[in-house]
Amino acid sequence: MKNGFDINELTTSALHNWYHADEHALITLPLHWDRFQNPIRVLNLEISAPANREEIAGDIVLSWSPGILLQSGKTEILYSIDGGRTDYPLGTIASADSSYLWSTTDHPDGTRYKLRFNVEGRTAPDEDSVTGVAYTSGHFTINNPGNGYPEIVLTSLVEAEHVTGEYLVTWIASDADGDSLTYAIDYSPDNGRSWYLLAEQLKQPSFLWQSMNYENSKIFQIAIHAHDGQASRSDTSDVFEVYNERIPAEDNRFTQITGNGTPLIELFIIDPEDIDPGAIYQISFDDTSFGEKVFYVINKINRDTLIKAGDQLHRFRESDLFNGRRLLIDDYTTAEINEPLTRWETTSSNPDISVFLPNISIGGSVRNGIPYPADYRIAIADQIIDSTSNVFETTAKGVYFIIRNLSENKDADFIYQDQNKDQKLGDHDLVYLLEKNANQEYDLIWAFTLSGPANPVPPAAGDHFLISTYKPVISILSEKRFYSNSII
Ligand SMILES: [Ca+2]
Ligand SMILES: [Ca+2]
Ligand SMILES: [Ca+2]
Repeated sequence: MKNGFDINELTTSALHNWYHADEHALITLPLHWDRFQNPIRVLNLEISAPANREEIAGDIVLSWSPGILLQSGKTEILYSIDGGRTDYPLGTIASADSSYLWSTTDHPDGTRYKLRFNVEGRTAPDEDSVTGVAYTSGHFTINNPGNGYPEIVLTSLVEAEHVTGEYLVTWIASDADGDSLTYAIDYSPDNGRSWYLLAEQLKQPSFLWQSMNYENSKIFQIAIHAHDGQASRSDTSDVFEVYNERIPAEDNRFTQITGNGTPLIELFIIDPEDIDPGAIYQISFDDTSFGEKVFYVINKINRDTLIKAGDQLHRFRESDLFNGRRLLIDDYTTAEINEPLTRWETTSSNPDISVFLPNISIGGSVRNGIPYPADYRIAIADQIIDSTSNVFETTAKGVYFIIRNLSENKDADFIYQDQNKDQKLGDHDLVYLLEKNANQEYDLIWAFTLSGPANPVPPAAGDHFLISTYKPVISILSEKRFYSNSII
């Protein structure tokens, strides 16, 4: 039976065609399956081509036999230089032919060549096609005159991995000319941005890496280089994590000197023998001198700069080693609400406080709240003690509460959607906090609303609550540019 049914219009609206399609599939799938399983329809190719580990150069004749005479169709020949990982077309010829002259001088030296033959044709015009695929066995070498580059492939750290303690880095390397190879390894703790030497002048294709002597980093990479005396080639690992357990420095105390930033900072002892017990260190942050935020570690006693412009600020990576220690800093990218501390500071009132970044349409343009790094205290009074701002086409109104920006020690500006127009903070009222930007224009920052709970105790005079934020060490919105911590 041929693959033919009456020609049907196949559209999703023509329901009867789906019936035929179903019937067609039911009948033909077993037939197709039978064809795939039937060896008569699949060619067994016999190949005469470079054997495993054979070395070739110049012009060579590749030949093969499909075992039966093919009258039409084609044969594709593909080659791989990397042991079959990637195939590239070499040539396409009629399937009646069974040999091909390959001029290897167009190809670089290599020890991991492989060929693939895809044959497809018919023994007679009215017959089903037959197909065959065959590969040369193993790998062969092309060694044309002149030096060829070494070949190198990492066999460890190929996919994301955890490295801890002693780790054996392994690779496979070869050289078509038979040159002896030496190896060097570079490492990058920062996703390939900067590279440092890990080992060099290695003769064996492996290296026992003492990873505990290197910084913990989730974005580590290594690159391995093979050199044949004239030229070198490299392979680079995937990004992997180096993690070795650290001893927390028990005696460390952090004292905030200036600024409002709230980074998390941990101090570890890496080498107890290098620790100077009397030292006092200062960490300073700077986002004005470089294209990114950086930190410095200074020995306060002798003014030595121990870390200059460190960029390990986001917990992915430990700092460089200084005096037998490393820091792990986790700075905030933008201000975030500190949920545990955003709460009523007095016990009588209980509405839930929800703080968010608003986006509201004012005068036809949408304004988005900016995560501003400041803490605010909202205090309830029994009389009108403050007024909303008359910005964004709103009218100033007296209110029974006042909002202080605690971080900058000033009264806060705000506008207000007063649900029941009583000028008192209550259920579902919305308050939009405002701060002036560098152009002295108001920006919308955080907004908050009060709601619930089931048995509400509404705010009363004397009650106050806090909006607390986690803050980056340096705010782009404030004038404060430096933050320091001292570690004693
Ligand atoms: Ca050569
Ligand atoms: Ca070579
Ligand atoms: Ca109200």
